[in-house]
Amino acid sequence: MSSKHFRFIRRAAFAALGMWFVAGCAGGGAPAPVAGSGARVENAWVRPVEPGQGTAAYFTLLNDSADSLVLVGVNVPAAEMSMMHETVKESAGLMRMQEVERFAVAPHGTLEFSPGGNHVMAMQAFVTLAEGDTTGIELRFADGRMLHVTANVHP
Ligand SMILES: [Cu+2]
Repeated sequence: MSSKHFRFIRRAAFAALGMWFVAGCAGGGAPAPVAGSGARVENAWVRPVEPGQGTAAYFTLLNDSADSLVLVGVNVPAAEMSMMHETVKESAGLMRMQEVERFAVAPHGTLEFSPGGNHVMAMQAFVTLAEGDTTGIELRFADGRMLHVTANVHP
């Protein structure tokens, strides 16, 4: 699914969920579980950013269930567009990043988004995110479930 499509869904979700979304993302860093999903996020953080600039988001996704979990999108609502990237090493030894449509997390497995590896690129921030702030991150799974978490802003 394209990022544009995802943005459309995001806006529709905002309209439908309204205050629920605001409440769900106001947890101050506490994980926000999805009912019955077994999906959990720890250590979500976003690099500081100024309006119009790009930033990156990182987290650890844990699959506490006996089923595999397929992550198909991550959105940072404080920015215009987000995409999942992986970092790959080319034959010349250079590092390059490329977009990833989906990540599968094995039963009871873990998926890391961390500097130098998988990351979420968030382009064109709408607001300033300064160290000490928090901001929301939305994870979307192949079965349509969403997980809303709160990320801390720090360098
Ligand atoms: Cu990237």
